[in-house]
Amino acid sequence: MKDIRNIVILTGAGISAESGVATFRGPDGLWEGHRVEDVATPEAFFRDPALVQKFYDERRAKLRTVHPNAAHQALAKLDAAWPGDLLLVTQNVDDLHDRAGSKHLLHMHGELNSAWCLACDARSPFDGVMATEPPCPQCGQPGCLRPDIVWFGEMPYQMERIEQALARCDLFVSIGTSGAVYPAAGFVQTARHYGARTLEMNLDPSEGSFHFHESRMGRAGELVPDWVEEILQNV
Ligand code: BV8
Repeated sequence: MKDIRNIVILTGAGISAESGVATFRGPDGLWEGHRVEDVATPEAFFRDPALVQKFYDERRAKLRTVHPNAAHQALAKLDAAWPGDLLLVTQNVDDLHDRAGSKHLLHMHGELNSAWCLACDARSPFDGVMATEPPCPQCGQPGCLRPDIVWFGEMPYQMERIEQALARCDLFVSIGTSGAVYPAAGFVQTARHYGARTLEMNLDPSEGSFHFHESRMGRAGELVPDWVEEILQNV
């Protein structure tokens, strides 16, 4: 394998599954009979804010009961040990990569533990309940907070930074994602276009499996620690 210096890793709900966090498209993919696509939209929020706030309040509360698994921990070890550039782009809105210790990390679809104030536009750390219309931590206005989550039809965060990293990377690794949602599902094609090697690790083949040079099928909790050991051997 040509020498690898710069790595971009994309993770999805599958990396958090073994921590007990529900995935979107698995058997537990529905929430109270709602398809996520129907709840994770600005239209749903403005049509029925109480329903959407409940959806996110419940998922935010659940974070306190789950912990990073071996895959999160292995990626944090790689983050600390890798001599070249490493960027972990997660589609997940949970805080498990953060709690495992990954530093070169960005949440392209936002975070459960962040609140976005529609009055002052500030984002603030938030781990409480939004349905009770608490005041904004910055401007103090009550009833103006929305989840700081990128919904369908909204622009993911830090796309410039992601595209620059994809253009420069020698290796693109996709872990635990179905490849169903864009622009994240297109990152593998961008990376290949710029000459990167591409590796997928997933329980089942994703919708974009054919784009990857290599696919390893299995649980992230087993595959990711093995891969991190393998890649650190060549350092
Ligand atoms: C945008 C936050 C434009 C919410 C999320 C038609 C064609 C192409 C695109 C579109 C289209 N129509 C509309 C679009 C655009 C749309 C889209 O892609 N729709 C899809 C449904 C077709 N995309 C958007 O709207 C995006 N924005 O395009 O903006 C724009 C341009 C200019 C200006 C303004 C706007 C925004 C999308 C972001 C939506 N928010 N999340 C929340 O969390 O509540 S998406 C959500 O689903 C996730 O964040 C993730 O991104 C996505 C997919 O989920 P996965 O993480 O992959 O999870 P999933 O359950 O699907 O799969 C889990 C995988 O893990 C499985 O493969 C399974 O096998 C595996 N697995 C399970 N267990 C394990 C495992 N693997 C390993 N180990 C295990 N143990």
